[in-house]
Amino acid sequence: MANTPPETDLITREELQLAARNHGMPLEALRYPITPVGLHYLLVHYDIPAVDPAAWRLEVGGVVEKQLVLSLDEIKAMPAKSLAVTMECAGNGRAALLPRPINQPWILEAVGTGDWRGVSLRQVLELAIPLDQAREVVFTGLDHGLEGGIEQDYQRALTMDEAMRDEVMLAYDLNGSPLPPQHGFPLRLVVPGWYGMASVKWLTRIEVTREPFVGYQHVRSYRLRQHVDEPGVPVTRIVPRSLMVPPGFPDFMTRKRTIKRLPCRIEGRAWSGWGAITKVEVSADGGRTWAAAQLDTAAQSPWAWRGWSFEWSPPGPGDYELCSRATDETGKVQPLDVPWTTAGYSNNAVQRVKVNVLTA
Ligand SMILES: Nc1nc2c(c(=O)[nH]1)N[C@H]1C(S)=C(S)[C@@H](COP(=O)(O)O)O[C@H]1N2
Ligand SMILES: [Mo]
Repeated sequence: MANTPPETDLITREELQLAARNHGMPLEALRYPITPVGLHYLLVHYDIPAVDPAAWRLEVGGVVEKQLVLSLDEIKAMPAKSLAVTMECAGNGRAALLPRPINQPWILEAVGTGDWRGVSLRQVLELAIPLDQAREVVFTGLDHGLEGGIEQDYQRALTMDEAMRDEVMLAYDLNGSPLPPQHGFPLRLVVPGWYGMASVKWLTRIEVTREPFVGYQHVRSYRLRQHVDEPGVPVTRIVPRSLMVPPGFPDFMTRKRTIKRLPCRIEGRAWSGWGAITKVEVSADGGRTWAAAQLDTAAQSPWAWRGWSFEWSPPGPGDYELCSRATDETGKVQPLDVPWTTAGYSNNAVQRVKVNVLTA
């Protein structure tokens, strides 16, 4: 971001404006395998566009044999599939960085799991028949704004190989109902395993191209950089993370937790866009020592978070710092700390929850 990082903890008015529009998932909603729609996190770069579903069309063009113009009814008449997908904003955890990058100030709540229904993207691309030179697929949303001084439609691209993966879908339903306006009505892309920015909402055009996409959301934004002048590394898949259902009860202002009854069952969910979760560990001493949690038998889909639980018997009353960390099948483990980056993407440092245990 162009803004200078703040030297203090104080949230700026601009961050507050963003935080009031783009809400997180209250972490107690980690209880539900599928996040109720109103509790799913929300991230809208510009404004939610107004869409008349009768007039709306999806255009498919570029280096294809057949240009397509599809109505919502035509898309809904195609063979459909449903898939539970955990989506997380790449900026989740950003507010923990110091200095804090000025952007949507997520703490840890920018996550949710939707039961998405729609058609496979591959099926639509195969109708259009991409030509041999086809290299990437660019997705354009109906929303429009200024970002980094550049006026733009929200756009992201996928390589042809990523776009043709089985699980990538064009979704029109969320949890059994049409997409609500804020989640991309009438049609959005869902790219399982990738951070949320790839899943373009309010889809209006799909363009098959022969050149790599160099739009703002690829080249300026969504890159890991230590310095603003570096080209940086593109942000792609979700690195592993585990979060706890907040144990005990909170203090209204500080959110500090109190636990009155023992033993205490700590539970949560873990996910990774790189592969299945194979291990979750819990620490009650701020990450010095770890013990294995019990993993639930199965996730709802290979692309959805996996539940876990841990029976905790603290040695006595007092203050503790609970942590959990996830490992996936590729061996990626959550770190205690991540290197600072200019925009604070993919900060998957372990969660720390301070609790006061009252019972002896
Ligand atoms: N058209 C469009 N698509 C978009 C966005 C947007 O602002 N405009 N935000 C992206 C980002 S950054 C995220 S994290 C996800 C959030 O999806 P959700 O609001 O349905 O949770 O949508 C992505 N798709
Ligand atoms: Mo995001």
